Amino acid sequence: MAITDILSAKDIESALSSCQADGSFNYKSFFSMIGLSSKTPDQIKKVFAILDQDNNGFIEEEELHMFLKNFSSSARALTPTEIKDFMTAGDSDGDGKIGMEEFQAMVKA
Ligand SMILES: [Ca+2]
Ligand SMILES: [Ca+2]
Repeated sequence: MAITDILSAKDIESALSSCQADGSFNYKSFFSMIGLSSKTPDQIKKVFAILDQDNNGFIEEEELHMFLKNFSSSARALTPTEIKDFMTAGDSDGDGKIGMEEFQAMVKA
């Protein structure tokens, strides 16, 4: 499954170009720009599965570090601050990782 089976390549391109500078990543505007917020729970689940690279059911800090690379291999890595903000926003039960339900809630927020 490629991410472009679910999301439009054009939307991904504009979302990536909006956060090229270190520190400019904002998960809310990114999810909105790639059109994820308007997808069905099942489609969001498929995107989650791509982001969860080791398939353990959670998105961890290392996976957030490489988050943008799931959308384009030439995209930059997220900075430690961006990772921390992303994790804090998504990890509502405080276990240090983002589960499927937390991700769904984040996307729909
Ligand atoms: Ca994982
Ligand atoms: Ca969590």
